[in-house]
Amino acid sequence: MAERFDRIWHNARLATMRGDRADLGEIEQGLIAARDGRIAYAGAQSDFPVDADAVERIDCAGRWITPGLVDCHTHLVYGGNRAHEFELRLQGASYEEIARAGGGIVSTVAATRSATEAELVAGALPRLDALIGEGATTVEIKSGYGLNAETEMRQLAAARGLGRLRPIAIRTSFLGAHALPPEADGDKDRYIDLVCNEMLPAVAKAGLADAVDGFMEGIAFSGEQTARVFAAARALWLPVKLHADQLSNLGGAALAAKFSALSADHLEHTDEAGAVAMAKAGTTAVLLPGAFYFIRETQKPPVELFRNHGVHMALATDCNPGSSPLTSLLLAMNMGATLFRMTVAECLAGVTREGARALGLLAETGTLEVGKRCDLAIWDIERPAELVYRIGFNPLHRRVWRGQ
Ligand code: DI6
Ligand code: FE
Repeated sequence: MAERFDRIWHNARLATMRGDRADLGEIEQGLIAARDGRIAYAGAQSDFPVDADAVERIDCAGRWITPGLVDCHTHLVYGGNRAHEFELRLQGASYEEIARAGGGIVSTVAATRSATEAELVAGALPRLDALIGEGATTVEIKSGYGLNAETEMRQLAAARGLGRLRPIAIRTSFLGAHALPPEADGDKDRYIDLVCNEMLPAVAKAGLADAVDGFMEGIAFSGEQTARVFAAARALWLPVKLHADQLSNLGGAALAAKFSALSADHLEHTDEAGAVAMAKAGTTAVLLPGAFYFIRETQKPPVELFRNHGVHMALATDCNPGSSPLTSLLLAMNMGATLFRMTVAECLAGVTREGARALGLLAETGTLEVGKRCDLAIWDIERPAELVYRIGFNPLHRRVWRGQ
């Protein structure tokens, strides 16, 4: 009897993203078949059984299919915006100066605390839709603008809620250790106690977080404080990740590796010891060129070191109101290439396979392989490099999430 499928996309060119970083795993005359929301076939059309049965057949007319895109680092849910600070920065103030003067993250905290869950969802939805409009099928969203249990949980609940309003997979990260709230009176250690002993257990008990993140930096938390958060996360069986070495080298990459973090993110100031530690631990480097560009950082992440030591590199938007108001993975890829000198294959892998790896979801999505979720992006392009090369142009033809 002929094999049955729900849907077949034929006459397509595939960038399967299987294999290593130098290779898109291209298939010129390709076909994808889905069953029950998963990829049941992804390969050469000529090897596909001619008598296969399908409820629907879609002729892709030679278009390219990539895995659905993965944005593995966003702060998509927040109140207000920071356009005014942007104007101050245009007049000469630096990102760090504004943060130290009580603006920055803390001003978004005030706006987030005064927003209801419905307002947070309504504010985030257009940003999420912008990502979806470019083929995103998986998006990570962090808390970190509440800085008290109630608001952090509201932010995470809003993030989970977005996943019920749109056909997309949402992964949440608890980022209580993002900044010091004003009521902490400068006492970082006492605030970290609160994060570890009250906020994190409450978030975990409510099932609101898939991972725990931190911000290790002079303007945020020390290595010792970060390690305490990570130990508390581990005790609750939650994986960790870290904003590391963004503005200075405090050894964040190495600390993340020591805790077998899923990812260490930013990494502009990471040194070779950090890269080696990440390679050994299998910690993915998440590069965020939007933040690099927007705060006019000049120190680039050590892409060459990551390459040489075999550290996997993901790319993400870091969508947030202060340092990266970016809602485009296509632009993030262009910046990864133009600013960080990543190759086309590295950029595409960064927003697919490596983004999935950074979220611990590589078994589920990120490549076109049998058994994974049928998450696809179908593009009106002649060659994959166009996805990286163009600026501000969206050639998405269709997005497929779980076979639909
Ligand atoms: N690093 C960043 O780039 C963002 N958070 C972080 O830890 C900035 C967040 C903000 O400025 O609102
Ligand atoms: Fe971030």
